[in-house]
Amino acid sequence: MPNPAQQPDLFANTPAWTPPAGLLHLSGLFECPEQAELAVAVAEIARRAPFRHPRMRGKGVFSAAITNCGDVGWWSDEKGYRYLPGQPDGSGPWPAIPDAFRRAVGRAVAGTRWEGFAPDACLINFYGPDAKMGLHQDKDEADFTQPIVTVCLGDAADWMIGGPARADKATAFRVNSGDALVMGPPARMLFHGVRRVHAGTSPIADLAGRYSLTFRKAL
Ligand SMILES: O=C(O)CCC(=O)C(=O)O
Repeated sequence: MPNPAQQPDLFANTPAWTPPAGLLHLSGLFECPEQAELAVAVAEIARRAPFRHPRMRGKGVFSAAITNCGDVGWWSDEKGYRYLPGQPDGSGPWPAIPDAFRRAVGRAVAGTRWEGFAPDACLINFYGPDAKMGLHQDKDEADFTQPIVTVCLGDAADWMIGGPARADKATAFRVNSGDALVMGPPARMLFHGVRRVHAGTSPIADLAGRYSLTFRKAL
């Protein structure tokens, strides 16, 4: 068996990847107990506003299932992409954004130029082992000077960030449970997505799969 200490380090000369200006990757921001608390809060939201697979603008459904909390929630169906004041089946408003979510957002933007960011919507994605999200821009919000803050829970994933045009080259980097991403100008309108999920890597006992909590100022 080769001695690992004698193996060449294949990555030793690889320059570290630098995220584009405006995109912060806050690795390991939340410890395991906080991750578990956030996952419990997601389960409570999903009890009141179940995860659903929205229809894509073209054919088919999104492979990630979604729900929302906040004053409005993002939705997609044959009428297009938009924020709805209540659940798509007419069963009532979206649950309020829980305090644990607001504290998490506050931690993510602390010390950044988006300190004080006050989201009015949180789109929650659930990724099973085969779910992904194609490159897209978030452009259904009223004010693009406001950031989007994402909290990652459960399985790790390969996150993609591209340029201002869909055809621009995208770079993938790994996000883990407990990481946060803050995407503000000039990165706010960059194409981004999730290439794949690393199934079975969730450190949260009751979560098999991946949640992303994506906080927005939609109105
Ligand atoms: O799941 C993620 O981390 C990305 C989610 C996303 O890009 C979105 O909801 O618009």
